[in-house]
Amino acid sequence: MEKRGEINHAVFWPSLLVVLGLSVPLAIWPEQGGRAVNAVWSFITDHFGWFFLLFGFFCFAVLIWLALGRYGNVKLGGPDEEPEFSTFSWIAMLFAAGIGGGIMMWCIMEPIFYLNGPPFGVKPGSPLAFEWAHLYGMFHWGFSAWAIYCIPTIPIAYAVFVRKEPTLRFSTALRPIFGKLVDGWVGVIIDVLICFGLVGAVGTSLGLEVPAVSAMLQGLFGVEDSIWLQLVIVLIWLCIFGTSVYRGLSKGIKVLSDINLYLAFVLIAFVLLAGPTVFILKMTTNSLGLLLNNFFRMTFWMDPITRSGFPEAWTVFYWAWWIAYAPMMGLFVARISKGRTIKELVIAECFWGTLGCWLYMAIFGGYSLFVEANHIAPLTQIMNESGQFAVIVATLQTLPLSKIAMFIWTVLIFIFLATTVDSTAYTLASVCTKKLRGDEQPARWHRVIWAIALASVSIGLLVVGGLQPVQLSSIIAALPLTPVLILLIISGIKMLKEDFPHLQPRKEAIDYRPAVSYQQQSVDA
Ligand code: NM2
Repeated sequence: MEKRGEINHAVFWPSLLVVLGLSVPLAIWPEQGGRAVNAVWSFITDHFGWFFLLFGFFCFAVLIWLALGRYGNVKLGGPDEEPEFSTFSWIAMLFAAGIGGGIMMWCIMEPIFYLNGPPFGVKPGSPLAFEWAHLYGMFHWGFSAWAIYCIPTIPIAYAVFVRKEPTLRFSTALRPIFGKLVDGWVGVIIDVLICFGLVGAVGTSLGLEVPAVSAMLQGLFGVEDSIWLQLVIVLIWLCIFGTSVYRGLSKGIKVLSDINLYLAFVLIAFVLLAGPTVFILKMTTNSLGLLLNNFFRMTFWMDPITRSGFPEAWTVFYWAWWIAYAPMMGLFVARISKGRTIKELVIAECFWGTLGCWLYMAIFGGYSLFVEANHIAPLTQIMNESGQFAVIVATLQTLPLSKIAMFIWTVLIFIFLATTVDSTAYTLASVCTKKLRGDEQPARWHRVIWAIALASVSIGLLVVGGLQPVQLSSIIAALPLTPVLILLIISGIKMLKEDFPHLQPRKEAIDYRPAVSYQQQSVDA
């Protein structure tokens, strides 16, 4: 009999070797690595960008259909099964797992990027560019993006809690399509792709967030921002998430994510109230209108004639980043969603998740645009001269009690990312373990190896430097994952169709005569 917790060599070694094989050369030959990265980045986004955009919309449409259609009230669990967690902590947990420190930095600097490189041929720095700059961040962290996160959860949770698959895996949720093959080579390929995706996703997160923290430490304490400081930050992060991964899904990380949510809320309320409240509210209202008017345009915009590069650099990249994290979210959220209905799940992710992100994008984004518009700090100039991370520092420095705000920001980005990387390393180790029931944990050393592998990828990306390598990390990972996600959606719908024949639309013609018959009344009566 197989020992429980035994490593699955067929998945573990190929995944680890591919990951190290790509990241170590980057760190050793950063120049050649940088050139190769640019070439691959352009090739993939140019040739497959449309595919990512279509996929994003596909997820959104399928979810609307699932939530509002006949399967909306289907329960992910037995008929009498009650949810395991309160609705509040359930939503808090899925939010903390899916949103890393990225939101802390993008909400401030993303609008400044768009302001200077606006979409749809708008003049940089113009009033219209300000409007788009405020909206686009909300779009990239909005319901279409959350739809990508939400979609894998449904088939996985359904397979485990309703069809009673013994293990919580991606591959077993594909059994309706591949049958027994999921226990063999098909399962192995899928699991390797998932590992690859997860590492790529975290590579983007660490590759972006480490230099942001390093710039902030320079702003706070005056320490010089260098690659060495960044390496020290990676090591500190590794210690934090390595320890929590080692100790398992303990209470510690739950307490941390609670503190995190409260702190995040305090900071954002502070910016709204201490900052230009009315301006932020006006910008947000305006963005809602702009979004309602242009949702489909933005969703499908490829800019094929002018070829400004905007869709590739932004929407394509963002969808890829969300896709790369989707397996982790699918597995993690499935695990905590027993007893919820499909509709509840879609509302939790696409509505509450979006709202959480929008608070940040709308309030902080509005604030940084206010700072730029009113010449409180020359953010565009700072971006051109000192890079995007300096924009974050400069924006926070304009707040009242700026040192405290900067300190809270740093603490938040640390915990936000730690909770995400922690669940990712955990998921990686689970995927690479042979037999694991939903309530069992993968081996400790195994979880720690993945934490170290994640850190090593980020070091490779940091040494090369720049935005493209970190974007590419997710883009490469997401490309092969997307067909797997499409299969997963098909498999989910197949399971629902098989198990709920009575919910299918009726074949026989509908009788449009009223069920009661009325007698003609005489007019004189
Ligand atoms: N997403 C939500 O580091 C992070 O913030 C992880 C990023 C995919 C854009 C999540």
